[in-house]
Amino acid sequence: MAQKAIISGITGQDGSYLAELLLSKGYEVYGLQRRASLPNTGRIDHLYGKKGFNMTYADLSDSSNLLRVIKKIEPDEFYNLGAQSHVGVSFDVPEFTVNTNALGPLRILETIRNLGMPIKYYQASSSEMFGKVLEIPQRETTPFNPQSPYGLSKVFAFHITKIYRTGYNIFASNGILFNHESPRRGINFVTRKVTIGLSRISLGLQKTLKLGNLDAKRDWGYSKDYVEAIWKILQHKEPDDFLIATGETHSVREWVEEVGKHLGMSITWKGKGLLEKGIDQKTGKTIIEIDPIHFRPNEVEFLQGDSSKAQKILNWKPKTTFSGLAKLMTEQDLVYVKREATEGHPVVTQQKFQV
Ligand code: NAP
Ligand code: F7E
Repeated sequence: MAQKAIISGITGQDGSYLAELLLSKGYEVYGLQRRASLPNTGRIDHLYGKKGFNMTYADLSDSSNLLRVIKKIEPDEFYNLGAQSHVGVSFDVPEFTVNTNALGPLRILETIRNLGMPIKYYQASSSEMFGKVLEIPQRETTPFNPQSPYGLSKVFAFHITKIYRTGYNIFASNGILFNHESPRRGINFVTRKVTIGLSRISLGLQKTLKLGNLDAKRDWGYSKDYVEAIWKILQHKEPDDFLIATGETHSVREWVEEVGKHLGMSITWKGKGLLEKGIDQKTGKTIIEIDPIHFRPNEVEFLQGDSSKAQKILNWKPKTTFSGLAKLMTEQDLVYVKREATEGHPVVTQQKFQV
């Protein structure tokens, strides 16, 4: 009989790639979709009608519906990827963030406990838990020091997952994933904002791109590589916690320069602080400016992960380089933006994500 998996957050970046991966392995996939006033299924529209693909309405803030759905589907695996996942926005909507990201996992785990079903549970934990880092590089053993409501909500979820594992013998595992991106990344995360913005600038559709902290450093990987790790974490013989990262760190400034290179630009920097500007040497035009609206009340300045445990135990390793990631995201956004130029209206926000 086919394995059954529930995916919360299936309409998001990782959920859509994980759904494709599980379907390719012969799983029956049950996606949880929350109600939205406009369609939120652009990343998975191409999966409707595929063998084994099912969708149902559910929300991580609603325990009674989680109980009903889990009881009815009786899944073998539950991948909890649903979250308010934007760190900056978590300062604006802290209570919603904690309700979804911290109490959501508790509601699922409590349902699994009460039903007594042998369901394997995956928790989407995050490098944001390390916050202002206490060790370089960060490992599974590095203490957490979160700097945002988002980071703190994920620390709660991490620990409650461990508590239900040790206390109730539930197969519950954490994947501590560092930043991972793709052409399906939300458009208000910095990597995607830059690939879209610079693509538009290269075609003359936009003059400048306004960014926040250019000095923040991140360990950026590719979402498609990382969902392989997510699946492997639940296939391991026992529940455990694994850190997933590339081991390389780069600044936002370096990301801008790299994306620029793939668009034939040569970006150099002039000025300091709020007056700093990025200039394309080929045209002499200012294309990057700083807008403090993108600064956060607290910033995570530096992240770099050591994924040697996952590499050794799960036989997982990242396949996509920093430059390869910038290339594949930029090439795809250039296709969308070229359509904007010919069709005369925004395409990026209405795209159907199949890549
Ligand atoms: P994403 O694109 O923002 O997707 C988040 C998903 O959660 C969306 O499907 C969203 O639905 C859903 N969601 C939000 N609130 C919900 C609620 N109350 N009930 C049910 N579903 C809800 O995030 P992602 O990048 O794929 O990340 C997946 C998970 O990994 C998240 O938990 C994130 O916090 C975590 N994570 C991400 C990264 C990263 O770099 N991408 C790194 C570490 C951990 P809508 O489509 O309707 O908005
Ligand atoms: O910011 C800086 C910003 O929003 C990266 C989520 O998936 O990864 C993600 O969180 C850095 C930060 O991602 C802009 O201040 C500069 O230092 O792309 P981001 P994030 O905050 O690292 C973790 C692992 C998760 O778990 C989260 O769910 O870039 N930055 N200028 C900017 N950031 C944004 N968004 N926009 C700017 O204009």
